[in-house]
Amino acid sequence: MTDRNSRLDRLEQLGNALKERIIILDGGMGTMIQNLKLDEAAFRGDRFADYDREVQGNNDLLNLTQPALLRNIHADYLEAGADIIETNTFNSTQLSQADYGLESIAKELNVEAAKLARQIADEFTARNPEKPRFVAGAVGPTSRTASISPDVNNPGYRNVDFQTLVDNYYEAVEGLVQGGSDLILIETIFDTLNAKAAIYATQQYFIDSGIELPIMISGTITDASGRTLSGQTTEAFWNSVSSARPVSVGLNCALGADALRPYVEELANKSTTYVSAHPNAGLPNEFGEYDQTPEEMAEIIEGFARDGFLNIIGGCCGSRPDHIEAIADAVSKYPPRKIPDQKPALRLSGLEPFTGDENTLFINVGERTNVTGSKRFLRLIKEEQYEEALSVARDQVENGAQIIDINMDEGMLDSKDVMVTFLNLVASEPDISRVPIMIDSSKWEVIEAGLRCIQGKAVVNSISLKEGEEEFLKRARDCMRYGAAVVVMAFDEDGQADTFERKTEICKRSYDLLVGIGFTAGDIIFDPNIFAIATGIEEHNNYAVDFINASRWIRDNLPHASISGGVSNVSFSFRGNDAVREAIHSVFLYHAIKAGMNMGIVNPSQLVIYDEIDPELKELVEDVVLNRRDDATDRLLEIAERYRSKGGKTQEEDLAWREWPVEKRVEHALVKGITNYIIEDTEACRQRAERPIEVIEGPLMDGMGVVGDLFGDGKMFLPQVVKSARVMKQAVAHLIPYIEAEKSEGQKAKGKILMATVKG
Ligand code: THG
Repeated sequence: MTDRNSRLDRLEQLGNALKERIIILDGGMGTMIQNLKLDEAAFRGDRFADYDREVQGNNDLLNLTQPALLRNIHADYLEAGADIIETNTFNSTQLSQADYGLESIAKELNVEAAKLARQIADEFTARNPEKPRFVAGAVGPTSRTASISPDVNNPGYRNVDFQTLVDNYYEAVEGLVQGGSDLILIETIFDTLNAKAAIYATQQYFIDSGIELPIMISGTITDASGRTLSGQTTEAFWNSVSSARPVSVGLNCALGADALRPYVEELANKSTTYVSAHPNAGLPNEFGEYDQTPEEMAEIIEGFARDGFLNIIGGCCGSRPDHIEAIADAVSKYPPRKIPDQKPALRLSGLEPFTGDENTLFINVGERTNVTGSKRFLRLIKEEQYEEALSVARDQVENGAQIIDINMDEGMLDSKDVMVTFLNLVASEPDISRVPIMIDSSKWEVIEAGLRCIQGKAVVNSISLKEGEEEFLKRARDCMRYGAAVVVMAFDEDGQADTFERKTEICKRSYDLLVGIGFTAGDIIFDPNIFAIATGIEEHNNYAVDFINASRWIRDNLPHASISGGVSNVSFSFRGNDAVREAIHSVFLYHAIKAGMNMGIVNPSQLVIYDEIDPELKELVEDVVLNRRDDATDRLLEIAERYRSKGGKTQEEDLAWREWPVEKRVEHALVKGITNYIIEDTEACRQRAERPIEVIEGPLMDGMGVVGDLFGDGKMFLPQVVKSARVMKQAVAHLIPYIEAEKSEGQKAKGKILMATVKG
């Protein structure tokens, strides 16, 4: 039954069914197994009777040792009305099996689980061909998380890397497909970077095997913040995985249907593929048991169907065949969700979504985190002053950058290594990583290493036809697989385009090639090259005009693509004279944006307002930018010195909170995760307190109480709380010596401290 033809037939049937009705997925497997209360011997079966480690609780091992029990569970779900059953493979990866020393059987677990599910699904289909049944090969998240450090003191550290995850998932998917799965279900995603590795591995296996199955993607929201564990909102998550073109995207586990509802609704509104949900049967009680009844769960889910959110529905932890039966019955009256039309746009994400569409006038990309574009940033990176380097990124975001460009291309640096280090640190800073990242490098290996660190939907800066079509398309395909948009430079085999004709010709050729391989037009950003003007070389005088005209042509002829450029390049000949440079940028942007440019790499804190430029300066700058007179450069040079002293726009960190009472400062530092002043403030508290312990019991615990309340209310999410924990740890570390000293003075401390930190 698993030959190619019948698999293709089934996929066609599934496609048809999805158009006609809400498809039923099965319910919880783990909790069903738990209910069987199997003992160690049952888990071992004959094959592992003499195995030297405990295996009780390794549910996936039952695929080998108790297939008859699993068969019964699958059969009960099919009986209850499930169209799709999931393989019992949530932990069938080497990483997860390592907990039991059973890495060597990971592949076998997947093959056998899929065979088992295939067999029983086919039996049910044979009995009633009108209701074909399908097998989803389930891929769990593994026991590691790629975006979060397990060590609070070392935020750049990771205990798993992208390639290890890819290797794990590849083996699992290979087993699932070989065993006869119809779909691959990547589920319970708490970290989108893990999911990206799973998608990457799955697509690689499809390429290698020539078998391509639909992919279902299902994330999980673990707390009241409505975000994934690694901090992404629902829409940001969808943007990150959308280029995998999954047959469905959804949410499962963690929360019950009630609490999951707003997020399923968000996906239903935002995603352009089918939407799935398989929530838990409510929240567990204090014994870890689920007591939501089938009727209660079905009633909530009926609301989902009534409001048009659903294409695929099932259950997760705590749901049983009677839940699935009640749900199937409740949703049967309603038509499936219609996939909404969506206007093409540039859709990116950091922890939060970013959309650039026809209503977006201009997208600021922060330029300062660039070792070739900033002497200060270069020095900070060279000296490994990463805290300060991160503050450069943070300042960009605070000053209005909607994306940050990161460039580590400098001869003295190991660019790849430094890129990875910096991106991992950025990932631990929610106030930076809320925006999408643009990875800027002329070395593909640096870009690729960067893409392997980013859970959001990033922008690759850049690819071009410089090394020919084949290389161009290979890199474009890689961007799609990693889920990234792309900057395409107007550059081809003959070099960089510097005239209107060359710019437009190369952009058109690039566009057609990209669209030809299925690249989303909205994910293409053209950069028709901004070169320096007013250099004294006559050939350079028309560079800005050519860029502006090329922008207009691209806007009119290459639908949905964005147009960007490195704005500060245009004023290189006025280096050191920020006032004149800022005026040039402003005038340049004023005209380029009117022509269709909608994005630029800029210093967002230095953008002056066009109307506020001194009229005399503006006139002369306009002559230069628009190439209106032969003597434009000379005339601008003549007055430039007068403006130099006026300086550029300055920026100041908002330090108003430093004036607050010390308890409030401590609270602020804890909530915002600011470590800069915490020792100083803790010390101030200590000097005022009678005993050092009072600082912990007082202001520090009060501050953590606020953090706890905000987290409980969903107003903070885990990566932010991890930062608070870091601040707390530093404060406590400062107090410990004083507490120790007090003890040795013989004053016995009263009571005990119970301290909780966030780990992993
Ligand atoms: N297109 C694309 N990517 C790009 C560029 C482009 N990336 C790099 C660059 N060009 C855009 N970024 C910058 C960053 C800084 C400056 C110019 C462009 C700059 N820096 C000052 C200088 O060199 O005088 C700062 C000096 C300092 O602070 O040390 O001008 O065109 N796709």
